Amino acid sequence: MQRKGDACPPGPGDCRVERGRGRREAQGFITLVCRGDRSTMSTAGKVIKCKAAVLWETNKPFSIEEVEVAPPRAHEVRIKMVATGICRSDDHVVSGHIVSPFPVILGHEAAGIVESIGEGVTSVKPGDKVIPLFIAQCGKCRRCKHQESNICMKNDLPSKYQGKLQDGTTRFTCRGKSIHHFMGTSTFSQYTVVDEISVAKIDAASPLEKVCLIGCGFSTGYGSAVKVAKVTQGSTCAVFGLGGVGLSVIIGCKAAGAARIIAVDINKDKFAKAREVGATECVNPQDYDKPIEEVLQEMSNGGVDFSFEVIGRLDTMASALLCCDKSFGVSVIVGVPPDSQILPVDPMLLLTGRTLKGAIFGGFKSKDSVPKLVTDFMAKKFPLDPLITNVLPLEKINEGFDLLRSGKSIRTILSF
Ligand code: COD
Ligand code: ZN
Ligand code: ZN
Repeated sequence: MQRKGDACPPGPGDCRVERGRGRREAQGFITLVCRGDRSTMSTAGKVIKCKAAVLWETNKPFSIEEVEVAPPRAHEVRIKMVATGICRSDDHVVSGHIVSPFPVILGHEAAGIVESIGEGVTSVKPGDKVIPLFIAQCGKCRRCKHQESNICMKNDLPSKYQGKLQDGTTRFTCRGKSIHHFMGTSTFSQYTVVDEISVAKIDAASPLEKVCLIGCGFSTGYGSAVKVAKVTQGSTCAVFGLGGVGLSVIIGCKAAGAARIIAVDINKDKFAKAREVGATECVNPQDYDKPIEEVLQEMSNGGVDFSFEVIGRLDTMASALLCCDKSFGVSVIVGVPPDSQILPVDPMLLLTGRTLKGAIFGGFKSKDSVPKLVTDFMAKKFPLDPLITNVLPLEKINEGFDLLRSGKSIRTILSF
């Protein structure tokens, strides 16, 4: 039941609360009017028909379809999407490098507003601004309880994507067929349903078309520097790969006080942006006739303190490991190579003291950290604008993926 002052939960017609001006209102009653769809005040408990980008099979374009989104069940939340980024991992599903059941609604880097909640939901309410979490945090399992881990045991992880919510079913239907979820988020849809453990409430004043990046790319890179590597003041860092995630690693190294940040990429067009966000030097391995790890060792008087592989290739993972100091260097794997390739490692490289580590989502416990990261963004502790190169409507999703594949975009935001 809505009361005076309550926000109208967002509906398909972009409902807004308006004051009526009749006799009842003069007596102090409040009339709630929907500007968009005047007939429906609340969509709670009802199936919502809306637009979504459905991927029916691998290596095909997305198809904009009308889908039915069922109401949230117990411990679930239905979200009206406002903005979603296009991430490389979504494209890995299109190409078949990440195996996920079809048909599917992809998308996992987004921000929106809660439309309705299922029974038992306590951490969010209709009208709250939220970010869906592709890494869930139940807060109860042994990994959630471990201080360092962020891989909740309830995650729908790449090794076993089921494309279902926690209760083993889906909330999407299209042309009479059940459509799979993706990493518990499925944000390429005007409405989605997620488990309560897969959504975080964020600052009501935050710009959703920017903070959506905190849902994946930004946090993955930034956390790899500040949380996983724990970059130290005055240190020297090397970052391999200057896509949106690599640039976010640089932003993290700078925030942690690194004195030198060496950006490495074979595409020199990426260097200007890398410098803009904090790189102090940029190197192109193709400009040298010796291995890039030797170049970096020479540049850093024997080896960098911290190195990051943010490409997803085995050869650059080896170079990143070799370029860090053999005794105290820390090398972080951020990229994932396709086709389950194996990285052979000479144990001697580690016996001398090097550390090789990796993390998903920057090692952040999602439900705890995402609201704090949004607060930090609002306090101007880091920028997001340099990562956003294109904004398109959902209908132009295929254009957004073409921009990603051609290397012309850093992040494309789809707006709803
Ligand atoms: N040497 C140097 N640079 C190279 C090389 C090379 N041999 N090959 C390519 N590059 C450069 C490219 O020119 C490009 O600038 C950059 O590497 C890669 O950038 P993008 O835009 O392709 O990638 P990002 O930044 O959007 O994402 C990179 C990841 C490695 C993080 C991503 O692809 C990935 O592997 N994600 C899975 C890991 C993960 O955490 N997944 C969870 C949900 S996403
Ligand atoms: Zn992602
Ligand atoms: Zn858990």
